[in-house]
Amino acid sequence: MQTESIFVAGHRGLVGSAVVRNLQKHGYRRIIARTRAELDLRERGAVYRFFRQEKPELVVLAAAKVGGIQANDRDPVDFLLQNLEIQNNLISASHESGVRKLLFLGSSCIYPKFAEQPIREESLLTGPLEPTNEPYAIAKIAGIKLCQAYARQYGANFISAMPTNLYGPEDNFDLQTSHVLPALLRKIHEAKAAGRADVVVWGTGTPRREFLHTDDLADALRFLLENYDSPEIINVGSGQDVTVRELAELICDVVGFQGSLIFDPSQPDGTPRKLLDTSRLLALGWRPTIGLREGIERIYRWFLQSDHAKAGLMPLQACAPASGASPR
Ligand code: GFB
Repeated sequence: MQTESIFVAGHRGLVGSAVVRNLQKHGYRRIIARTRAELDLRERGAVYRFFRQEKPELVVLAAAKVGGIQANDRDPVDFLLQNLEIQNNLISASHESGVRKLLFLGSSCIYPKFAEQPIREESLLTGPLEPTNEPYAIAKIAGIKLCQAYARQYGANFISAMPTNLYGPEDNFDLQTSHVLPALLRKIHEAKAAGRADVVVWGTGTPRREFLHTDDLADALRFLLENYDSPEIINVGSGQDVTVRELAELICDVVGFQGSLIFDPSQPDGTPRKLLDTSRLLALGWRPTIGLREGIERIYRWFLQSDHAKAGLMPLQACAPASGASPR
Protein backbone atom coordinates (compact mmCIF):
# COMPACT_ATOMS: atom_id res chain seq x y z
CA MET A 1 0.00 0.00 0.00
CA GLN A 2 1.37 3.38 -1.04
CA THR A 3 0.64 6.10 1.52
CA GLU A 4 1.79 9.25 -0.31
CA SER A 5 -0.75 11.43 -2.13
CA ILE A 6 -0.25 11.73 -5.89
CA PHE A 7 -1.74 14.30 -8.27
CA VAL A 8 -2.21 12.97 -11.81
CA ALA A 9 -2.63 16.02 -14.05
CA GLY A 10 -4.55 15.02 -17.18
CA HIS A 11 -6.19 11.96 -15.61
CA ARG A 12 -8.86 11.66 -18.31
CA GLY A 13 -6.42 11.63 -21.22
CA LEU A 14 -4.65 8.82 -23.07
CA VAL A 15 -1.67 8.78 -20.70
CA GLY A 16 -3.23 10.03 -17.47
CA SER A 17 -6.07 7.52 -17.50
CA ALA A 18 -3.58 4.66 -17.93
CA VAL A 19 -1.42 6.08 -15.12
CA VAL A 20 -4.41 6.17 -12.75
CA ARG A 21 -5.34 2.56 -13.62
CA ASN A 22 -1.78 1.41 -13.00
CA LEU A 23 -1.39 3.30 -9.72
CA GLN A 24 -4.70 1.90 -8.41
CA LYS A 25 -3.59 -1.60 -9.36
CA HIS A 26 -0.38 -1.10 -7.39
CA GLY A 27 -1.94 0.08 -4.15
CA TYR A 28 -1.87 3.87 -4.51
CA ARG A 29 -4.93 4.92 -2.54
CA ARG A 30 -4.51 8.70 -2.40
CA ILE A 31 -4.81 9.70 -6.05
CA ILE A 32 -5.82 13.32 -6.61
CA ALA A 33 -7.47 14.32 -9.89
CA ARG A 34 -9.27 17.38 -11.24
CA THR A 35 -11.27 17.75 -14.44
CA ARG A 36 -10.61 20.71 -16.72
CA ALA A 37 -13.88 22.29 -15.51
CA GLU A 38 -12.68 22.03 -11.90
CA LEU A 39 -9.13 23.27 -12.52
CA ASP A 40 -7.84 24.97 -15.67
CA LEU A 41 -4.14 24.12 -15.64
CA ARG A 42 -3.37 27.19 -17.78
CA GLU A 43 -4.58 29.47 -14.96
CA ARG A 44 -1.56 30.16 -12.82
CA GLY A 45 -3.50 31.52 -9.81
CA ALA A 46 -5.90 28.58 -9.76
CA VAL A 47 -3.07 26.06 -10.03
CA TYR A 48 -1.15 27.67 -7.17
CA ARG A 49 -4.28 27.76 -4.95
CA PHE A 50 -4.93 24.09 -5.72
CA PHE A 51 -1.38 23.06 -4.77
CA ARG A 52 -1.44 25.10 -1.54
CA GLN A 53 -4.71 23.45 -0.53
CA GLU A 54 -4.08 19.86 -1.58
CA LYS A 55 -0.31 19.68 -1.01
CA PRO A 56 0.25 16.57 -3.14
CA GLU A 57 3.47 14.69 -2.34
CA LEU A 58 3.93 13.27 -5.84
CA VAL A 59 2.94 14.72 -9.22
CA VAL A 60 2.63 13.06 -12.65
CA LEU A 61 2.42 15.74 -15.33
CA ALA A 62 0.37 13.94 -17.98
CA ALA A 63 -1.64 16.99 -19.05
CA ALA A 64 -0.71 18.46 -22.42
CA LYS A 65 -2.06 19.78 -25.68
CA VAL A 66 -1.34 16.84 -28.01
CA GLY A 67 -2.21 15.80 -31.53
CA GLY A 68 -1.06 14.12 -34.69
CA ILE A 69 1.06 15.46 -37.51
CA GLN A 70 -1.69 17.56 -39.14
CA ALA A 71 -2.92 19.17 -35.89
CA ASN A 72 0.66 20.04 -34.93
CA ASP A 73 1.27 21.58 -38.34
CA ARG A 74 -2.01 23.53 -38.33
CA ASP A 75 -2.10 24.95 -34.75
CA PRO A 76 1.51 25.76 -33.81
CA VAL A 77 0.50 28.56 -31.40
CA ASP A 78 -1.73 26.24 -29.36
CA PHE A 79 0.88 23.49 -29.18
CA LEU A 80 3.62 25.87 -28.09
CA LEU A 81 1.71 28.22 -25.80
CA GLN A 82 -0.71 25.87 -24.05
CA ASN A 83 2.01 23.36 -23.25
CA LEU A 84 4.32 26.08 -21.90
CA GLU A 85 1.49 27.46 -19.75
CA ILE A 86 0.43 24.09 -18.35
CA GLN A 87 3.93 22.82 -17.56
CA ASN A 88 5.27 26.15 -16.21
CA ASN A 89 2.33 26.40 -13.80
CA LEU A 90 2.51 22.79 -12.63
CA ILE A 91 6.28 22.58 -12.27
CA SER A 92 6.69 25.92 -10.44
CA ALA A 93 3.65 25.32 -8.19
CA SER A 94 5.02 21.86 -7.36
CA HIS A 95 8.27 23.44 -6.22
CA GLU A 96 6.51 26.18 -4.26
CA SER A 97 4.27 23.75 -2.39
CA GLY A 98 7.08 21.28 -1.59
CA VAL A 99 6.17 18.34 -3.86
CA ARG A 100 8.61 15.51 -3.06
CA LYS A 101 8.84 14.18 -6.60
CA LEU A 102 7.48 15.22 -10.00
CA LEU A 103 7.45 13.22 -13.22
CA PHE A 104 7.33 15.26 -16.43
CA LEU A 105 6.43 13.66 -19.75
CA GLY A 106 8.24 14.69 -22.92
CA SER A 107 8.03 13.02 -26.32
CA SER A 108 10.27 11.32 -28.86
CA CYS A 109 9.81 14.36 -31.14
CA ILE A 110 12.17 16.39 -28.90
CA TYR A 111 15.07 14.69 -30.71
CA PRO A 112 16.62 15.97 -33.95
CA LYS A 113 14.84 14.96 -37.16
CA PHE A 114 17.87 13.02 -38.39
CA ALA A 115 19.12 11.70 -35.04
CA GLU A 116 21.16 8.51 -35.16
CA GLN A 117 18.89 5.45 -34.63
CA PRO A 118 18.00 4.08 -32.18
CA ILE A 119 17.88 7.50 -30.52
CA ARG A 120 19.89 7.85 -27.34
CA GLU A 121 19.05 10.43 -24.68
CA GLU A 122 22.35 12.20 -25.46
CA SER A 123 20.95 13.21 -28.90
CA LEU A 124 18.87 16.00 -27.36
CA LEU A 125 19.76 19.40 -28.88
CA THR A 126 22.33 18.02 -31.30
CA GLY A 127 20.48 18.99 -34.52
CA PRO A 128 17.42 20.65 -36.12
CA LEU A 129 13.93 19.39 -35.22
CA GLU A 130 11.20 18.01 -37.52
CA PRO A 131 9.36 21.17 -38.73
CA THR A 132 5.79 19.75 -38.49
CA ASN A 133 6.01 19.47 -34.70
CA GLU A 134 8.80 21.88 -33.79
CA PRO A 135 6.57 24.12 -31.58
CA TYR A 136 5.37 21.11 -29.55
CA ALA A 137 8.93 19.80 -29.29
CA ILE A 138 10.27 23.19 -28.18
CA ALA A 139 7.63 23.34 -25.42
CA LYS A 140 8.56 19.84 -24.26
CA ILE A 141 12.28 20.68 -24.32
CA ALA A 142 11.51 23.76 -22.21
CA GLY A 143 9.70 21.50 -19.72
CA ILE A 144 12.69 19.16 -19.49
CA LYS A 145 15.03 22.11 -18.98
CA LEU A 146 12.77 23.61 -16.31
CA CYS A 147 12.76 20.33 -14.36
CA GLN A 148 16.54 20.11 -14.68
CA ALA A 149 16.89 23.74 -13.59
CA TYR A 150 14.82 23.08 -10.44
CA ALA A 151 17.00 20.06 -9.75
CA ARG A 152 20.19 22.08 -10.19
CA GLN A 153 19.16 25.28 -8.39
CA TYR A 154 17.02 23.79 -5.61
CA GLY A 155 17.84 20.08 -5.51
CA ALA A 156 14.29 19.19 -6.60
CA ASN A 157 13.58 15.57 -7.53
CA PHE A 158 11.86 16.44 -10.84
CA ILE A 159 12.41 13.71 -13.42
CA SER A 160 11.51 13.55 -17.15
CA ALA A 161 10.50 10.51 -19.21
CA MET A 162 10.45 10.53 -23.04
CA PRO A 163 7.77 8.21 -24.40
CA THR A 164 7.67 7.00 -27.98
CA ASN A 165 4.43 7.16 -30.07
CA LEU A 166 1.60 5.96 -27.81
CA TYR A 167 -1.80 4.33 -28.24
CA GLY A 168 -4.43 2.94 -25.90
CA PRO A 169 -7.88 3.50 -24.38
CA GLU A 170 -9.18 7.10 -24.34
CA ASP A 171 -7.17 7.91 -27.48
CA ASN A 172 -8.35 10.61 -29.88
CA PHE A 173 -10.11 9.13 -32.93
CA ASP A 174 -10.84 12.43 -34.69
CA LEU A 175 -9.44 11.99 -38.18
CA GLN A 176 -8.09 15.54 -38.45
CA THR A 177 -6.29 15.74 -35.11
CA SER A 178 -5.43 12.15 -34.10
CA HIS A 179 -2.21 10.19 -34.39
CA VAL A 180 -1.70 7.57 -37.05
CA LEU A 181 -2.70 4.42 -35.14
CA PRO A 182 -6.16 5.50 -33.93
CA ALA A 183 -6.77 7.27 -37.27
CA LEU A 184 -6.05 4.14 -39.31
CA LEU A 185 -7.99 1.91 -36.91
CA ARG A 186 -11.06 4.07 -37.36
CA LYS A 187 -10.66 4.53 -41.11
CA ILE A 188 -10.17 0.81 -41.71
CA HIS A 189 -13.02 -0.14 -39.38
CA GLU A 190 -15.38 2.27 -41.15
CA ALA A 191 -14.23 1.13 -44.61
CA LYS A 192 -14.99 -2.47 -43.69
CA ALA A 193 -18.34 -1.53 -42.16
CA ALA A 194 -19.35 0.45 -45.24
CA GLY A 195 -18.08 -2.20 -47.67
CA ARG A 196 -15.61 0.20 -49.29
CA ALA A 197 -12.81 -1.13 -51.51
CA ASP A 198 -9.97 1.02 -50.20
CA VAL A 199 -8.62 3.24 -47.44
CA VAL A 200 -6.50 6.37 -47.82
CA VAL A 201 -3.27 6.43 -45.80
CA TRP A 202 -1.46 9.77 -45.51
CA GLY A 203 2.05 10.17 -46.85
CA THR A 204 4.19 7.59 -48.60
CA GLY A 205 3.83 4.79 -46.04
CA THR A 206 7.61 4.60 -45.65
CA PRO A 207 8.18 6.51 -42.36
CA ARG A 208 8.96 4.21 -39.47
CA ARG A 209 7.31 4.60 -36.08
CA GLU A 210 7.68 2.80 -32.75
CA PHE A 211 4.45 2.24 -30.79
CA LEU A 212 3.94 1.63 -27.07
CA HIS A 213 0.63 0.71 -25.42
CA THR A 214 -0.25 3.15 -22.64
CA ASP A 215 -0.64 0.31 -20.13
CA ASP A 216 3.06 -0.44 -20.68
CA LEU A 217 3.92 3.26 -20.53
CA ALA A 218 2.00 3.72 -17.27
CA ASP A 219 3.80 0.77 -15.73
CA ALA A 220 7.16 2.25 -16.77
CA LEU A 221 6.20 5.64 -15.32
CA ARG A 222 5.25 4.12 -11.95
CA PHE A 223 8.51 2.16 -12.05
CA LEU A 224 10.44 5.40 -12.64
CA LEU A 225 8.57 7.18 -9.83
CA GLU A 226 9.61 4.39 -7.50
CA ASN A 227 13.14 3.75 -8.79
CA TYR A 228 14.63 6.68 -10.74
CA ASP A 229 15.87 9.90 -9.14
CA SER A 230 18.00 11.55 -11.81
CA PRO A 231 17.29 14.80 -13.70
CA GLU A 232 18.74 13.12 -16.81
CA ILE A 233 15.94 12.33 -19.30
CA ILE A 234 15.06 8.68 -19.85
CA ASN A 235 13.47 7.08 -22.95
CA VAL A 236 10.41 4.80 -22.73
CA GLY A 237 9.68 2.66 -25.79
CA SER A 238 8.82 -0.82 -27.01
CA GLY A 239 12.15 -1.30 -28.80
CA GLN A 240 10.63 -2.11 -32.21
CA ASP A 241 9.34 0.00 -35.06
CA VAL A 242 7.33 -0.62 -38.25
CA THR A 243 6.66 1.37 -41.40
CA VAL A 244 3.33 3.19 -41.68
CA ARG A 245 2.46 0.71 -44.45
CA GLU A 246 3.20 -2.26 -42.17
CA LEU A 247 1.11 -0.68 -39.42
CA ALA A 248 -1.82 -0.19 -41.82
CA GLU A 249 -1.54 -3.81 -43.02
CA LEU A 250 -1.49 -5.09 -39.45
CA ILE A 251 -4.60 -3.08 -38.60
CA CYS A 252 -6.34 -4.38 -41.75
CA ASP A 253 -5.55 -7.89 -40.57
CA VAL A 254 -6.88 -7.31 -37.04
CA VAL A 255 -10.02 -5.56 -38.29
CA GLY A 256 -10.56 -8.08 -41.08
CA PHE A 257 -10.54 -5.56 -43.94
CA GLN A 258 -9.65 -7.12 -47.29
CA GLY A 259 -9.56 -3.95 -49.40
CA SER A 260 -6.53 -2.03 -50.62
CA LEU A 261 -4.47 0.84 -49.23
CA ILE A 262 -4.07 4.06 -51.19
CA PHE A 263 -1.16 6.29 -50.19
CA ASP A 264 -1.59 10.07 -50.40
CA PRO A 265 1.85 11.67 -50.79
CA SER A 266 0.33 15.17 -50.65
CA GLN A 267 0.13 14.66 -46.86
CA PRO A 268 3.34 15.10 -44.82
CA ASP A 269 5.46 12.10 -43.84
CA GLY A 270 7.08 13.88 -40.90
CA THR A 271 10.27 12.51 -39.49
CA PRO A 272 11.56 9.43 -41.37
CA ARG A 273 12.23 7.37 -38.26
CA LYS A 274 12.17 7.75 -34.47
CA LEU A 275 13.05 4.54 -32.71
CA LEU A 276 14.15 5.14 -29.13
CA ASP A 277 17.17 3.54 -27.53
CA THR A 278 15.76 2.28 -24.24
CA SER A 279 18.89 0.69 -22.83
CA ARG A 280 18.95 3.13 -19.90
CA LEU A 281 15.47 1.99 -18.79
CA LEU A 282 16.12 -1.69 -19.54
CA ALA A 283 19.28 -1.55 -17.42
CA LEU A 284 17.12 -0.51 -14.47
CA GLY A 285 15.08 -3.70 -14.88
CA TRP A 286 11.82 -2.60 -16.57
CA ARG A 287 10.44 -4.44 -19.64
CA PRO A 288 7.43 -3.78 -21.94
CA THR A 289 4.92 -6.66 -22.13
CA ILE A 290 2.38 -5.78 -24.85
CA GLY A 291 3.41 -6.56 -28.45
CA LEU A 292 2.04 -4.41 -31.27
CA ARG A 293 -0.41 -6.98 -32.64
CA GLU A 294 -1.80 -7.78 -29.18
CA GLY A 295 -2.01 -4.07 -28.41
CA ILE A 296 -3.95 -3.35 -31.60
CA GLU A 297 -6.34 -6.24 -30.85
CA ARG A 298 -6.90 -4.80 -27.37
CA ILE A 299 -7.49 -1.28 -28.59
CA TYR A 300 -9.82 -2.52 -31.35
CA ARG A 301 -11.93 -4.34 -28.74
CA TRP A 302 -11.99 -1.11 -26.70
CA PHE A 303 -12.90 0.92 -29.78
CA LEU A 304 -15.81 -1.38 -30.68
CA GLN A 305 -17.53 -0.85 -27.34
CA SER A 306 -16.79 2.89 -27.27
CA ASP A 307 -18.92 5.78 -28.49
CA HIS A 308 -16.50 6.25 -31.40
CA ALA A 309 -17.67 3.00 -33.00
CA LYS A 310 -21.29 3.62 -32.00
CA ALA A 311 -21.11 6.86 -33.99
CA GLY A 312 -19.93 4.82 -36.99
CA LEU A 313 -21.74 3.80 -40.12
CA MET A 314 -23.08 0.33 -39.44
CA PRO A 315 -24.56 -1.63 -36.54
CA LEU A 316 -21.76 -3.09 -34.40
CA GLN A 317 -22.56 -6.73 -35.09
CA ALA A 318 -21.94 -6.07 -38.79
CA CYS A 319 -18.35 -5.03 -38.17
CA ALA A 320 -17.09 -7.23 -35.37
CA PRO A 321 -13.42 -8.25 -35.74
CA ALA A 322 -13.01 -11.08 -38.19
CA SER A 323 -11.51 -14.07 -36.48
CA GLY A 324 -8.92 -15.76 -38.63
CA ALA A 325 -8.91 -12.92 -41.17
CA SER A 326 -6.71 -13.86 -44.08
CA PRO A 327 -3.26 -12.29 -44.07
CA ARG A 328 -2.78 -9.57 -46.69
O1 GFB B 1 1.08 9.77 -35.68
P1 GFB B 1 1.35 10.93 -36.55
O2 GFB B 1 0.20 11.87 -36.79
O3 GFB B 1 2.52 11.81 -36.00
O4 GFB B 1 1.80 10.41 -38.02
P2 GFB B 1 4.13 11.78 -35.97
C1 GFB B 1 2.76 9.41 -38.17
C2 GFB B 1 2.89 9.03 -39.64
O5 GFB B 1 1.69 8.37 -40.06
C3 GFB B 1 3.10 10.20 -40.61
C4 GFB B 1 1.25 8.90 -41.29
O6 GFB B 1 4.04 9.80 -41.60
C5 GFB B 1 1.71 10.37 -41.24
O7 GFB B 1 1.73 10.95 -42.53
N1 GFB B 1 -0.19 8.70 -41.45
C6 GFB B 1 -0.77 7.92 -42.38
C7 GFB B 1 -1.16 9.28 -40.73
N2 GFB B 1 -2.10 7.99 -42.32
C8 GFB B 1 -2.38 8.83 -41.29
C9 GFB B 1 -3.61 9.29 -40.72
O8 GFB B 1 -4.72 8.96 -41.16
N3 GFB B 1 -3.49 10.13 -39.65
C10 GFB B 1 -2.28 10.51 -39.13
N4 GFB B 1 -2.26 11.32 -38.06
N5 GFB B 1 -1.11 10.10 -39.68
C11 GFB B 1 3.67 13.22 -33.90
C12 GFB B 1 3.91 14.66 -33.53
O9 GFB B 1 4.40 13.00 -35.05
O10 GFB B 1 4.15 12.31 -32.96
C13 GFB B 1 3.55 14.93 -32.15
O11 GFB B 1 3.25 15.49 -34.45
C14 GFB B 1 3.99 13.86 -31.16
O12 GFB B 1 4.14 16.15 -31.82
C15 GFB B 1 3.68 12.47 -31.67
O13 GFB B 1 5.35 13.96 -30.92
C16 GFB B 1 4.25 11.38 -30.81
O14 GFB B 1 4.64 10.51 -35.36
O15 GFB B 1 4.70 12.11 -37.30
